[in-house]
Amino acid sequence: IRKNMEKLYEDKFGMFIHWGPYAQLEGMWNGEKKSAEWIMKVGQIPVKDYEREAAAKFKPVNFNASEWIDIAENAGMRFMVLTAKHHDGFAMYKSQHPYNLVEFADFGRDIYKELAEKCAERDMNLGFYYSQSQDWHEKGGVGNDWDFEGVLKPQKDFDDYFYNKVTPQVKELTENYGDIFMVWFDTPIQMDDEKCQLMMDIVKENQPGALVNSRLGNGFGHFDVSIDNGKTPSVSTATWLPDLKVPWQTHESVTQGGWGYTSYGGDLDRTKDYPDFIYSFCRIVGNGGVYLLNVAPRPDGTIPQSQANSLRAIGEWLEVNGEA
Ligand code: FUL
Repeated sequence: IRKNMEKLYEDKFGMFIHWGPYAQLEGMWNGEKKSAEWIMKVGQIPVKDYEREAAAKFKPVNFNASEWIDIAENAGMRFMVLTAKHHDGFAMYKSQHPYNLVEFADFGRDIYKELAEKCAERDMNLGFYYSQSQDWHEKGGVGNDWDFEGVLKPQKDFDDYFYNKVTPQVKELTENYGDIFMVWFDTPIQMDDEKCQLMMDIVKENQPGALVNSRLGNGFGHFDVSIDNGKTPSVSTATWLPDLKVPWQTHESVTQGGWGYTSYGGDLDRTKDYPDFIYSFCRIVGNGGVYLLNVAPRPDGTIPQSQANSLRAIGEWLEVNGEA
């Protein structure tokens, strides 16, 4: 873990990838613009409808791990973090839980395995994002009773969901895909110390080098992340490895209005382009942080050219100015 923490501190720049069945809907429901990766909730789409219209139809036939890695490398990024399961509850890898890309969508390919194998070959570090609390697909997942006007109710079946879905899935992800550099948990709700510790223990046992972010909850994790799109650290770091420089991290998306692909903002957000991302990079890295820049692949698995171009421009700038 020390080696990886030092590496993170040196590498400073990674690719975040928000990709799942929500991309299939391209931000639209019933002819209306809704949201990107939050479309199931914002559009109040019933589970069965989301399963039928998004999950079952999601077949990213043009996914090519090497192309993604090329885009990351061209940008000067040194690691990649893919949404293995976002709040919609859909696993983007071959899980024992049937709601996954390989089986449910009858796609047959384990794209996370393909990515893991190519990353290993090309010396690109790989991590995964995992929504441990919110799961809009399961009865006990946080968010199901969430009336979107703002009241979040505790889930009484949360333990059942947590021990029977989250725990085995985090085991699978840390057991079956080779070296994992980073585990990026998100939106900790109803996470008590026992559950956080269990996650830390599983990750540590299977991936002694993996770095866990602070969105696991309750002060657990190895490094802090800021609020979404934050440019300065929200909390002080270095409680876990006090003798090391421990970076904090900020994440931001090249797309507009969310993190996943939409037909209207899923191309590059035209209000921001590479000069803004270079500015973010300088500001974050200059403050001892790590920059995780998000791309949003299309439903077919390709990263839109406009996003790739913006990333390439950052890489070109870094090549000239990166050592400064
Ligand atoms: C948030 C999530 O709710 C968003 O959908 C996204 O994943 C972002 C990075 O974290 O809190």
